[in-house]
Amino acid sequence: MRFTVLTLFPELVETGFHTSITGRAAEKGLLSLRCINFRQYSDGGNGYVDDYPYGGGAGMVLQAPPIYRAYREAVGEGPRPRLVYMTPQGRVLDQALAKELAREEELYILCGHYEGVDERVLEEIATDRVSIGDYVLTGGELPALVLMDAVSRMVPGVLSNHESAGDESFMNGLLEYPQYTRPEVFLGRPVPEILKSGHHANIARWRRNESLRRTKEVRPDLLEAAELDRNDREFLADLEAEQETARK
Ligand code: 6GU
Repeated sequence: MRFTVLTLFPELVETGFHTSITGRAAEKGLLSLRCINFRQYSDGGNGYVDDYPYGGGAGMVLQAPPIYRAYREAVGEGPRPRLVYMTPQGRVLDQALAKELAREEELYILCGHYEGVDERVLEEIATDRVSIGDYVLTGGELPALVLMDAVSRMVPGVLSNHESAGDESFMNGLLEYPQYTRPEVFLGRPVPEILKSGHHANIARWRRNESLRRTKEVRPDLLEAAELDRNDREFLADLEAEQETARK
């Protein structure tokens, strides 16, 4: 996967990307990152890339021409790439979208700032608009890093078998079960006995139940879409009954 990021803060994006797993995957040649600072494409080369909004109001708007020039030079004679504009006005990122974007060979990302970007350049170059959740950040760089991280780990070879993309939160539509490692007792809290039993079927059932318990507790909305079998439904019904008794 080749990422091209149009940003006013390339150092932030480079540093984040070249840290940890995505950085290692870049060294292996599985991922690459090219950051382009569109400040270098300002009108008349004065370094200003924003201006007052037509119609008035607070804040500044990033101008269309610098972004468009940066984009055109980056694309060159190549085909029109998929370009994601990071914005709280976009579709909220989820695992399905990360998976879909991971199938692209090349992905462009535009990071905005201030009050936004002139709509006309977005109409011209953006194929997607993506938000990372219902809160407001000061710019698109952290969201771009979030998107690249979520997409990168779905690219074949980026995760080792060890880190496998299989059994984690959301891959099965449920939150992940709790994990434990040594020491056996921490601040008086022992590791759940069943995890030391070596009984794989019982361990799998216990983990599944803990996933269901957590999901019901903090993300009951996810249970609607999750694939649940009879055991799952029975466990959830028992939980519900327990909670009902506790309330009385
Ligand atoms: Cl993509 N950008 C900004 N500025 N804020 C956000 C966001 C994006 N997603 C959630 N909040």
